[in-house]
Amino acid sequence: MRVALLTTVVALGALACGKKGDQTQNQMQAAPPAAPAAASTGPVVEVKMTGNGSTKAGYEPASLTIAPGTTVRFINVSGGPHNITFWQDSVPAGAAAALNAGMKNTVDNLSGAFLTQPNETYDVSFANAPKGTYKGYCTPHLTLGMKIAIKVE
Ligand SMILES: [Cu+2]
Repeated sequence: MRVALLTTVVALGALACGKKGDQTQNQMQAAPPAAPAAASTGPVVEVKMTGNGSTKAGYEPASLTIAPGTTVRFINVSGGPHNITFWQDSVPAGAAAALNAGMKNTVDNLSGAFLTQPNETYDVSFANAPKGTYKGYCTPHLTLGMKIAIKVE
């Protein structure tokens, strides 16, 4: 009777270990896909930055509506250098922190890096950015009227 009991305990122990091992393996398999998902920035919308280098410069499109969590990818097509700077008083209340977090290599508050190379891109992630209208401009070409309005809704 004692032997039978021991056998049962050992068998249960082996079963338990097997289960635990499976769970660990499942967690390890699930971990890699979870990491990119957390870093995901949602849909990507492209905006071209164009110009003739002297008298004309603009964003195409100059106004757009995006879903929350969208990344806006600015592309230096012609007439650079270009960048994207948001007017701090134009963004919705509480949006500046989220927007700054979504802009890499800024040169100033809410002011993105300058693009000098052909087809160079700059991403602005609107992850966690509240709904509303964000107005921005290109620092080198503000006098040429290079402005953009991005509506999150
Ligand atoms: Cu520009």
